[in-house]
Amino acid sequence: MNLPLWFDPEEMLIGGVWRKPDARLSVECPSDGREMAQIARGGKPEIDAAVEAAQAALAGVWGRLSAAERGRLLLKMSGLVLAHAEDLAVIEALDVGKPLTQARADVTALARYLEFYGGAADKVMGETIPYLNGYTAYTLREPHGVTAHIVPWNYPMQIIGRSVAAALAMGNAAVVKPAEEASLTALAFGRIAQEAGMPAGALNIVPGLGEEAGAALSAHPGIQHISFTGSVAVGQRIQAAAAANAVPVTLELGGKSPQLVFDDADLDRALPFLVNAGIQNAGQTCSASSRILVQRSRYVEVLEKMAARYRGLTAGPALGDHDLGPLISGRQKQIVEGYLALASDLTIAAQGQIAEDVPAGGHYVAPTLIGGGHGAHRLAQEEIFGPAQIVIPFEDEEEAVAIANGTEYGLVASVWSENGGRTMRLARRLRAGQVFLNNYGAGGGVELPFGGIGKSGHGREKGFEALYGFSTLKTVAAWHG
Ligand code: TXE
Repeated sequence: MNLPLWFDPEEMLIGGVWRKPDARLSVECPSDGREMAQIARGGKPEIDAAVEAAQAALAGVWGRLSAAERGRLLLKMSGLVLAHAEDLAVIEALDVGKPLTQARADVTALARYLEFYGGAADKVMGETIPYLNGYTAYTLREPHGVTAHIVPWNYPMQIIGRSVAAALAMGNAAVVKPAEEASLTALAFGRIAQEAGMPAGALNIVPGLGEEAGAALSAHPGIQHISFTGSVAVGQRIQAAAAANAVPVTLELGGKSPQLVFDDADLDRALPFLVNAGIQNAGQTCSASSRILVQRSRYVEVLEKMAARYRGLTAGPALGDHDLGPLISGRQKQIVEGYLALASDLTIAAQGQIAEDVPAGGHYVAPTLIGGGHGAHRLAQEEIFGPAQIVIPFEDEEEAVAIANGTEYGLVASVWSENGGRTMRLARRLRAGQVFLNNYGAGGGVELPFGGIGKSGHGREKGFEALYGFSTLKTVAAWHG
């Protein structure tokens, strides 16, 4: 396999300098199980150095740039991402195990995040406040300072793009800890930032293990904000670490997102969304739709039509022409297979194929559609994070809402119905950070604020909301008589 790397993957970016590590981690290619690269195993000393470098950047060149200058740097990065587009897509596809077409879409999204926040950097404003006579009062939006970004392996480019671009646009200095399973495009992002002329220390990238580099970063007293995307269990530890330093935290922790299909739904339009939202990135998506709730009168029809699509799906190596790739690791495959074993009291409505010639060491799971489900089943309650969806019948709006809202999560939901009043009503009643009506945006574009409630986390990424999250509000009241 030829990784189109134009940089040394073993190095870490600290204070504008690419440093060789003392220890290394092996990176496995999920498509064939072979080692595809080695990356740095950063730890506390490297995290300490990165936080110091970020502090120095804030006190130096980076801290003195105007908002427009920061924006221009991000716009330049956006152009460079597009200039490196195919290499980035191939690296991401191989590292994560996702089909090249999906990795290309991730590159486009990364460029767009940089474009959006580059353009927004100098458009974040405070307000003037009518106050006592003889006073002028106003607010200023200022950066937190050093922001920590702990990133998972499922969408490295997209997640780094959306959180780091917003943080830098606001004038923070960032320290990124990518996931040990997939760090390569994070390192490419660092190279692109340097190519664009990013001042030293404004962006630092330290790969390493969660319990080493990740824990050191989240507990560091020198950071002023943590942005984390990953599992609920680690998110809770991050929040506890943030509490110890009393710093704000944004948590994006996955979900059990439902799509509600009513008897008057336009099924031709809905079907591709229903299925794609479950199998995109082999289901390893925080906003995957793993529950399909269908009004009983059309339950059999929807199940059969989804099953027909499932039978045509194939999982295979990332660079092959397949609908989905392997899972990220043997561990993730084990978790997903454990969940699929729970379907023994339900019906496997259909399964896709695993391509015939897949390498033995790859972590492939056939996409699986499960019918006969009910809202309380573990498969309808817990995040599977694999290519599997459960279809659940409901009688009426009341029951649909009860099932949809009946998990600990609340990230995304969608409603399929031609009844406008019903869709608007349900948009209000569904417990989710994002609701899509007659579409499923799976996180949506950069313009749409994204994040969860309940165990899906808190805080919002994307849109202007992210800029507010990456800034602190200062109130100034001046007496002038
Ligand atoms: O996530 P972790 P894992 C869910 C999904 C999946 C499960 C486990 O259900 O099956 O989580 O995946 C860093 N202090 N999601 O184990 O461990 C780690 O190095 C600080 C949902 O891969 O949460 C990585 O950079 N950091 C999800 C990041 O946390 C720590 C995406 C995420 O890894 C740490 C991924 C620690 N103690 C998994 N331990 C989504 N919301 O999209 C680990 N990390």
